[in-house]
Amino acid sequence: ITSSKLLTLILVLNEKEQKILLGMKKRGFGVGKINGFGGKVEAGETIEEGARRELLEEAEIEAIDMTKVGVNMFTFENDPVGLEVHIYVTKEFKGTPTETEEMKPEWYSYSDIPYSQMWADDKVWIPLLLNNTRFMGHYHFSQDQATVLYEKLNVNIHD
Ligand code: 6U4
Ligand code: NA
Ligand code: NA
Repeated sequence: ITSSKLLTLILVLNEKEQKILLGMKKRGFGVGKINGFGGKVEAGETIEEGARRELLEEAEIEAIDMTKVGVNMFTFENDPVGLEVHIYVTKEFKGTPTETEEMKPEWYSYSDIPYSQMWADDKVWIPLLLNNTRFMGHYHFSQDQATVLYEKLNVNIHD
């Protein structure tokens, strides 16, 4: 690995109803997968500002709270560029989740998360996130992005 791109991923939770907001990605990287909202951090913005912007762009909601809960590094077979993904949880927001050009948002019960339609790493760390456990992970994917060839996970990391 020689460098990494900086990205965000935001999971919106309704704790009272035990539901998580996910979106079907309609274009670009990870198209067809169900995932949290997020994308590349742009020049001149902080990571958290990037997370807020992506949530607004992709689901049309404005985060009231935004808490960093983990960082995942994703690398790929035969690719020197990794993805450093900073993961945030939002529990309160303004607006109504709305379908956009990039994502189709939908609420899922904590007990019915569609892991088979998500990135293979999600089943590892989403349960930690729902349990308020902070984490840092590295997942190395096969070239076709379907299989995790190697993973390393640290939990209870510090702020
Ligand atoms: P464009 O299309 O240029 O506007 P942008 O929205 O900036 O792109 P995008 O959508 O390519 O970025 O970002 C990829 C998103 O996918 C980020 O939120 C991070 C997320 N992601 C990448 N690999 C992932 C993985 N293995 N597991 C996961 N999310 C992943 O849960
Ligand atoms: Na995105
Ligand atoms: Na985006």
